[in-house]
Amino acid sequence: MKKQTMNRDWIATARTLSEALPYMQRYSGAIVVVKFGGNAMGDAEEMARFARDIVLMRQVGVNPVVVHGGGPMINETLKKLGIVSEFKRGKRVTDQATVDVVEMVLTGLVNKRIVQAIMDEGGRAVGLSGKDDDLIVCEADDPELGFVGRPVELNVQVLRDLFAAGIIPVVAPVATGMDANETFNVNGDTAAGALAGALKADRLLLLTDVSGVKNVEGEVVTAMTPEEVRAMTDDGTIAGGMIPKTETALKAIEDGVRAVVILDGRVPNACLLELFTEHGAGSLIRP
Ligand code: X2W
Repeated sequence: MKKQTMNRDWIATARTLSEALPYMQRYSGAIVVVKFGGNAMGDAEEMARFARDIVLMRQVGVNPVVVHGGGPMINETLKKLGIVSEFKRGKRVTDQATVDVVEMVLTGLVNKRIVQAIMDEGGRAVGLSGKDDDLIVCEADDPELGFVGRPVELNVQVLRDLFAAGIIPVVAPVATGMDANETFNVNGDTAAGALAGALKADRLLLLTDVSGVKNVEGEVVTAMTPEEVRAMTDDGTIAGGMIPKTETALKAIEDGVRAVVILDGRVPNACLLELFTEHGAGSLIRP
Protein backbone atom coordinates (compact mmCIF):
# COMPACT_ATOMS: atom_id res chain seq x y z
CA MET A 1 0.00 0.00 0.00
CA LYS A 2 2.68 2.39 1.13
CA LYS A 3 4.78 1.70 -1.94
CA GLN A 4 1.85 2.41 -4.26
CA THR A 5 1.15 5.79 -2.64
CA MET A 6 4.79 6.74 -3.02
CA ASN A 7 4.71 5.78 -6.68
CA ARG A 8 1.66 7.96 -7.22
CA ASP A 9 3.37 10.94 -5.55
CA TRP A 10 6.40 10.67 -7.78
CA ILE A 11 4.26 10.34 -10.88
CA ALA A 12 2.34 13.48 -9.84
CA THR A 13 5.62 15.34 -9.29
CA ALA A 14 6.87 14.37 -12.74
CA ARG A 15 3.53 15.39 -14.29
CA THR A 16 3.69 18.78 -12.53
CA LEU A 17 7.14 19.36 -13.99
CA SER A 18 5.98 18.29 -17.43
CA GLU A 19 2.94 20.58 -17.30
CA ALA A 20 5.19 23.50 -16.36
CA LEU A 21 7.10 23.27 -19.67
CA PRO A 22 4.91 25.72 -21.71
CA TYR A 23 5.10 28.26 -18.87
CA MET A 24 8.87 27.87 -18.59
CA GLN A 25 9.12 28.42 -22.35
CA ARG A 26 6.85 31.47 -22.14
CA TYR A 27 8.89 33.09 -19.38
CA SER A 28 12.34 32.18 -20.65
CA GLY A 29 14.27 35.45 -20.89
CA ALA A 30 11.42 37.38 -19.22
CA ILE A 31 12.07 40.05 -16.60
CA VAL A 32 10.03 39.48 -13.44
CA VAL A 33 10.20 42.06 -10.64
CA VAL A 34 9.15 40.61 -7.29
CA LYS A 35 8.27 42.94 -4.41
CA PHE A 36 8.86 41.03 -1.19
CA GLY A 37 7.14 42.98 1.59
CA GLY A 38 8.20 42.86 5.23
CA ASN A 39 4.83 41.32 6.16
CA ALA A 40 5.33 38.52 3.62
CA MET A 41 8.79 37.56 4.93
CA GLY A 42 7.83 35.33 7.87
CA ASP A 43 10.35 33.05 9.54
CA ALA A 44 13.63 31.55 8.29
CA GLU A 45 11.81 28.61 6.69
CA GLU A 46 9.47 30.88 4.72
CA MET A 47 12.42 33.03 3.67
CA ALA A 48 14.22 29.91 2.43
CA ARG A 49 11.15 28.82 0.47
CA PHE A 50 10.87 32.26 -1.17
CA ALA A 51 14.59 32.17 -2.03
CA ARG A 52 14.19 28.71 -3.54
CA ASP A 53 11.39 29.93 -5.84
CA ILE A 54 13.57 32.84 -6.98
CA VAL A 55 16.52 30.52 -7.66
CA LEU A 56 14.25 28.17 -9.60
CA MET A 57 13.02 31.09 -11.75
CA ARG A 58 16.61 32.01 -12.56
CA GLN A 59 17.43 28.35 -13.26
CA VAL A 60 14.72 28.15 -15.96
CA GLY A 61 15.87 31.33 -17.69
CA VAL A 62 13.77 34.04 -16.02
CA ASN A 63 15.55 37.25 -14.96
CA PRO A 64 14.13 37.92 -11.49
CA VAL A 65 14.71 41.16 -9.58
CA VAL A 66 13.83 41.14 -5.89
CA VAL A 67 12.79 44.50 -4.41
CA HIS A 68 12.17 44.17 -0.70
CA GLY A 69 10.43 46.11 2.04
CA GLY A 70 11.01 45.71 5.75
CA GLY A 71 8.50 48.03 7.44
CA PRO A 72 8.06 45.75 10.52
CA MET A 73 11.86 45.42 10.94
CA ILE A 74 12.28 49.22 10.76
CA ASN A 75 9.51 49.62 13.38
CA GLU A 76 11.27 47.19 15.71
CA THR A 77 14.62 49.01 15.54
CA LEU A 78 13.04 52.47 15.86
CA LYS A 79 11.24 51.22 18.99
CA LYS A 80 14.49 49.91 20.51
CA LEU A 81 16.07 53.31 19.89
CA GLY A 82 13.08 55.17 21.34
CA ILE A 83 12.30 56.94 18.05
CA VAL A 84 8.58 57.53 17.51
CA SER A 85 7.35 56.95 13.96
CA GLU A 86 4.07 57.70 12.21
CA PHE A 87 2.57 57.02 8.78
CA LYS A 88 0.65 59.40 6.55
CA ARG A 89 -1.26 57.96 3.59
CA GLY A 90 0.70 54.70 3.89
CA LYS A 91 4.13 56.35 3.97
CA ARG A 92 6.45 56.74 6.93
CA VAL A 93 7.12 60.34 8.01
CA THR A 94 10.91 60.29 7.82
CA ASP A 95 13.21 62.76 9.62
CA GLN A 96 17.03 62.57 9.63
CA ALA A 97 17.26 60.13 12.57
CA THR A 98 14.60 57.90 10.96
CA VAL A 99 16.20 57.85 7.52
CA ASP A 100 19.48 56.72 9.12
CA VAL A 101 17.68 53.79 10.76
CA VAL A 102 15.76 52.97 7.56
CA GLU A 103 19.02 52.85 5.59
CA MET A 104 20.76 50.69 8.19
CA VAL A 105 17.91 48.22 8.56
CA LEU A 106 16.96 47.90 4.88
CA THR A 107 20.36 47.95 3.17
CA GLY A 108 22.04 46.06 6.01
CA LEU A 109 19.95 43.58 7.91
CA VAL A 110 17.06 42.87 5.55
CA ASN A 111 18.92 43.08 2.23
CA LYS A 112 21.72 40.78 3.35
CA ARG A 113 19.33 38.22 4.85
CA ILE A 114 17.62 37.87 1.47
CA VAL A 115 20.95 37.73 -0.41
CA GLN A 116 22.16 35.06 2.01
CA ALA A 117 18.95 33.03 1.66
CA ILE A 118 19.31 33.02 -2.14
CA MET A 119 22.99 32.02 -1.87
CA ASP A 120 22.01 29.22 0.56
CA GLU A 121 19.66 27.82 -2.10
CA GLY A 122 22.46 27.70 -4.65
CA GLY A 123 21.71 30.92 -6.56
CA ARG A 124 23.92 33.94 -7.06
CA ALA A 125 22.61 37.19 -5.58
CA VAL A 126 24.03 40.68 -5.19
CA GLY A 127 22.39 43.21 -2.89
CA LEU A 128 22.18 46.86 -3.78
CA SER A 129 20.22 49.93 -2.83
CA GLY A 130 18.95 52.73 -5.03
CA LYS A 131 22.26 54.48 -4.33
CA ASP A 132 24.37 51.85 -6.10
CA ASP A 133 25.20 53.07 -9.59
CA ASP A 134 22.46 55.72 -9.09
CA LEU A 135 19.86 52.99 -9.64
CA ILE A 136 17.04 55.08 -8.09
CA VAL A 137 17.31 58.87 -7.94
CA CYS A 138 14.52 60.64 -6.05
CA GLU A 139 12.97 63.98 -5.31
CA ALA A 140 11.13 64.72 -2.05
CA ASP A 141 7.64 63.23 -2.38
CA ASP A 142 5.82 65.67 -0.12
CA PRO A 143 7.29 68.22 2.33
CA GLU A 144 5.04 66.78 5.08
CA LEU A 145 6.79 63.43 4.83
CA GLY A 146 10.40 64.61 5.20
CA PHE A 147 12.94 62.37 3.49
CA VAL A 148 10.45 60.23 1.61
CA GLY A 149 11.46 59.91 -2.02
CA ARG A 150 9.57 59.81 -5.30
CA PRO A 151 11.68 58.15 -8.01
CA VAL A 152 12.42 60.57 -10.85
CA GLU A 153 15.34 58.85 -12.56
CA LEU A 154 16.02 55.13 -12.88
CA ASN A 155 19.36 53.83 -14.13
CA VAL A 156 18.67 50.13 -14.69
CA GLN A 157 21.76 49.25 -16.73
CA VAL A 158 23.35 47.72 -13.62
CA LEU A 159 20.39 45.31 -13.39
CA ARG A 160 20.83 44.29 -17.04
CA ASP A 161 24.55 43.74 -16.38
CA LEU A 162 23.67 41.48 -13.45
CA PHE A 163 21.10 39.55 -15.57
CA ALA A 164 23.77 38.95 -18.20
CA ALA A 165 26.08 37.55 -15.53
CA GLY A 166 23.34 35.23 -14.18
CA ILE A 167 23.16 37.17 -10.92
CA ILE A 168 19.90 37.94 -9.09
CA PRO A 169 19.72 41.62 -8.01
CA VAL A 170 18.20 42.24 -4.56
CA VAL A 171 17.23 45.90 -4.18
CA ALA A 172 16.64 47.84 -0.94
CA PRO A 173 14.25 50.81 -1.43
CA VAL A 174 16.65 53.50 -0.26
CA ALA A 175 17.57 56.12 -2.83
CA THR A 176 19.90 58.93 -3.58
CA GLY A 177 18.78 62.52 -4.36
CA MET A 178 19.64 65.13 -6.97
CA ASP A 179 21.84 66.98 -4.44
CA ALA A 180 25.01 65.63 -2.84
CA ASN A 181 24.58 63.58 0.35
CA GLU A 182 20.80 63.19 0.17
CA THR A 183 19.20 59.93 1.27
CA PHE A 184 15.56 59.07 0.64
CA ASN A 185 13.29 56.42 2.13
CA VAL A 186 11.14 54.99 -0.65
CA ASN A 187 8.01 52.91 -0.16
CA GLY A 188 8.89 49.37 -1.27
CA ASP A 189 5.91 49.04 -3.64
CA THR A 190 6.75 52.40 -5.24
CA ALA A 191 10.39 51.37 -5.79
CA ALA A 192 9.39 47.99 -7.25
CA GLY A 193 6.85 49.62 -9.60
CA ALA A 194 9.34 52.25 -10.77
CA LEU A 195 12.03 49.65 -11.48
CA ALA A 196 9.57 47.35 -13.24
CA GLY A 197 8.42 50.30 -15.38
CA ALA A 198 11.99 51.30 -16.29
CA LEU A 199 12.77 47.67 -17.21
CA LYS A 200 9.45 47.27 -19.11
CA ALA A 201 9.13 44.08 -17.10
CA ASP A 202 6.97 41.18 -18.23
CA ARG A 203 5.57 40.77 -14.73
CA LEU A 204 5.51 42.71 -11.47
CA LEU A 205 4.57 40.44 -8.56
CA LEU A 206 3.54 42.31 -5.43
CA LEU A 207 3.82 39.78 -2.60
CA THR A 208 1.80 40.82 0.40
CA ASP A 209 -0.15 39.30 3.29
CA VAL A 210 -3.61 39.39 1.72
CA SER A 211 -4.92 37.00 -0.92
CA GLY A 212 -5.53 39.67 -3.57
CA VAL A 213 -7.99 42.39 -4.57
CA LYS A 214 -11.46 41.58 -3.27
CA ASN A 215 -14.89 42.43 -4.70
CA VAL A 216 -17.92 43.57 -2.65
CA GLU A 217 -18.70 39.92 -1.81
CA GLY A 218 -15.21 39.60 -0.33
CA GLU A 219 -14.02 37.20 -3.05
CA VAL A 220 -10.62 37.61 -4.70
CA VAL A 221 -10.93 38.94 -8.26
CA THR A 222 -8.50 36.85 -10.30
CA ALA A 223 -8.24 39.13 -13.36
CA MET A 224 -8.90 42.84 -13.86
CA THR A 225 -8.22 45.58 -16.37
CA PRO A 226 -6.88 48.99 -15.23
CA GLU A 227 -10.35 50.45 -16.01
CA GLU A 228 -11.98 47.92 -13.68
CA VAL A 229 -9.46 48.74 -10.95
CA ARG A 230 -10.28 52.47 -11.31
CA ALA A 231 -14.02 51.80 -11.12
CA MET A 232 -13.56 49.62 -8.00
CA THR A 233 -11.48 52.39 -6.39
CA ASP A 234 -14.05 55.09 -7.25
CA ASP A 235 -16.91 53.09 -5.72
CA GLY A 236 -14.87 52.29 -2.57
CA THR A 237 -14.53 48.52 -3.14
CA ILE A 238 -10.75 48.93 -3.20
CA ALA A 239 -9.81 50.80 -0.02
CA GLY A 240 -7.19 51.25 2.70
CA GLY A 241 -3.85 49.49 2.35
CA MET A 242 -4.79 48.06 -1.05
CA ILE A 243 -4.87 51.53 -2.66
CA PRO A 244 -1.08 52.10 -2.73
CA LYS A 245 -0.70 48.64 -4.31
CA THR A 246 -3.30 49.14 -7.04
CA GLU A 247 -1.92 52.66 -7.69
CA THR A 248 1.55 51.15 -8.10
CA ALA A 249 0.08 48.55 -10.44
CA LEU A 250 -1.70 51.13 -12.63
CA LYS A 251 1.40 53.35 -12.85
CA ALA A 252 3.61 50.34 -13.72
CA ILE A 253 1.23 49.31 -16.53
CA GLU A 254 1.21 52.89 -17.83
CA ASP A 255 5.02 52.73 -17.87
CA GLY A 256 4.97 49.57 -19.99
CA VAL A 257 4.88 46.63 -17.57
CA ARG A 258 2.86 43.85 -19.25
CA ALA A 259 0.98 42.67 -16.16
CA VAL A 260 0.95 43.12 -12.39
CA VAL A 261 -0.12 40.45 -9.89
CA ILE A 262 -1.05 41.22 -6.28
CA LEU A 263 -0.72 37.95 -4.36
CA ASP A 264 -0.32 36.43 -0.91
CA GLY A 265 3.37 35.85 -0.24
CA ARG A 266 2.54 33.58 2.69
CA VAL A 267 1.08 30.93 0.37
CA PRO A 268 3.81 28.31 -0.16
CA ASN A 269 5.57 28.75 -3.50
CA ALA A 270 3.34 31.73 -4.41
CA CYS A 271 5.67 32.87 -7.23
CA LEU A 272 5.82 29.41 -8.84
CA LEU A 273 2.07 28.98 -8.54
CA GLU A 274 1.58 32.26 -10.39
CA LEU A 275 4.19 31.83 -13.12
CA PHE A 276 4.34 28.11 -13.80
CA THR A 277 0.84 26.70 -13.26
CA GLU A 278 -2.50 27.13 -14.96
CA HIS A 279 -4.00 28.00 -11.58
CA GLY A 280 -2.23 31.34 -11.08
CA ALA A 281 -2.46 33.18 -7.76
CA GLY A 282 -3.94 36.43 -6.45
CA SER A 283 -5.23 39.23 -8.70
CA LEU A 284 -3.80 39.81 -12.16
CA ILE A 285 -4.10 43.35 -13.57
CA ARG A 286 -3.56 43.64 -17.30
CA PRO A 287 -4.82 45.97 -20.04
C1 X2W B 1 8.94 52.21 3.94
C2 X2W B 1 10.06 51.36 3.38
C3 X2W B 1 9.95 49.91 3.72
C4 X2W B 1 8.72 49.25 3.11
C5 X2W B 1 9.05 52.32 5.49
O1 X2W B 1 9.72 53.20 5.99
O2 X2W B 1 8.47 51.44 6.14
C6 X2W B 1 8.06 54.43 3.40
O3 X2W B 1 7.02 54.25 4.00
P1 X2W B 1 7.14 47.10 3.51
O4 X2W B 1 7.51 45.93 4.37
O5 X2W B 1 7.10 46.75 2.09
O6 X2W B 1 5.95 47.84 4.01
N1 X2W B 1 9.03 53.51 3.35
C7 X2W B 1 8.32 55.71 2.69
O7 X2W B 1 8.11 49.66 2.15
O8 X2W B 1 8.42 48.07 3.74
